[in-house]
Amino acid sequence: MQSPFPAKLPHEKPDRELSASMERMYDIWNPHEDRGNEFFSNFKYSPLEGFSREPNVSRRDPSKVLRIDGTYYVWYTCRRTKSPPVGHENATDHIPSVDWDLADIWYATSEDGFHWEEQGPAATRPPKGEFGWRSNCTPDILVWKDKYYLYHQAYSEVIQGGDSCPVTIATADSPHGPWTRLGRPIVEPGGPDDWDCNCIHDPFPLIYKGKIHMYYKGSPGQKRGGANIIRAQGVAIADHPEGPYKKSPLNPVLNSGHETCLWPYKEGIAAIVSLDGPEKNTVQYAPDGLHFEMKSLLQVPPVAPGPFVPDAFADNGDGRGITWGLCHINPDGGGSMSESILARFDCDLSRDTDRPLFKNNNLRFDEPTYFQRVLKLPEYLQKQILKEQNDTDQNTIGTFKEPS
Ligand code: AAL
Repeated sequence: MQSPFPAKLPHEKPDRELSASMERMYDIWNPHEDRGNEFFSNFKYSPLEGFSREPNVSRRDPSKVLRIDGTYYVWYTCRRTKSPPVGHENATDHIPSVDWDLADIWYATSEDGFHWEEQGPAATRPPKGEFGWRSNCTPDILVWKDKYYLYHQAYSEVIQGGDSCPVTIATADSPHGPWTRLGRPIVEPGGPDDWDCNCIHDPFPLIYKGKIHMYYKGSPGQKRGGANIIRAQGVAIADHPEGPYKKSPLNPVLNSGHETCLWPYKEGIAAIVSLDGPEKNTVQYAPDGLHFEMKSLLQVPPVAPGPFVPDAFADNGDGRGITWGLCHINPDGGGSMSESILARFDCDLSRDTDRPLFKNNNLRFDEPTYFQRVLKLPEYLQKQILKEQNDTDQNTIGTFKEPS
């Protein structure tokens, strides 16, 4: 009979019979748990100064943050309409269908990442009828050979349920623009039966192994549900920002995740995978940028994170990690019709910081959080549950005398 498992966790896998769970402690996780896991962090959020709160002005899906000559820059979807989203059946050329419809890409600067100055439009839409006239949104930024490339989703029709769109770029010699639209897609949805046949969302360009690696979210859109994948992430690789881009034959390289958030880490690429899919709320790592493994489980990761990634374009095989970035929050709890605001997140997923606060877990929430819209059991469902449990709940076996 082996002795009880020791209180002081052996650093190496002990030579004893282990449960499946303790096998995983050594094979997947690590004996220092989250405290010693370089890929674990919790997240703390801060409101931002400098973005006015006005009706029907929505800001969301921030890009990576750049720091140029001591100033931070961020680009984001900005919708400024006279009315809120109404769904695609009632949308017009001036009334949006969803929160990111009839949007342009704006940008802002900051000296500290908390106080921002909105600079105005960056890449704006072309006249009606041209490629991308309906909406430009969900930007990300690449600096390549001293030029700036603003990747973004481009819609040429009212945004409908499938949210179908390609990705394009605009180019500038300065982060302040002026931006020149390419005027055509650089990465398009796949063939009719491909996993990314409906959309190419959330472009996220990094420079890795001498090439542009544009990670993105794809989905089969209307084919959702049933046996179809819902959303997943792939990578398209090119030698030049204008393409041609070659989608990896291994795509999807991440089986989950609603938006893309990746950074160079050591010789590979790390990712925050949030919101959707069986591997939601994880940090994952691929030593080759393609074969991702789960490295930690997260609580409340940022939505649509745009991390500050100082070495996003360094391609030096020594990625250092991230400590903060911007994300978006829906004040009313979320949905495609909800307005969005930008916020800051801080974390410790860096090889160069040691902030124990971010390695704590066991996060608990206050009463209003449990009973706010998204988490509270809706009345209609409570009624249904009360009816069902009367029909289905049995007495606990053994608590009463069997009828003779
Ligand atoms: C975001 C992103 C893409 C989608 C929509 C706007 O979270 O995934 O940009 O198209 O939602």
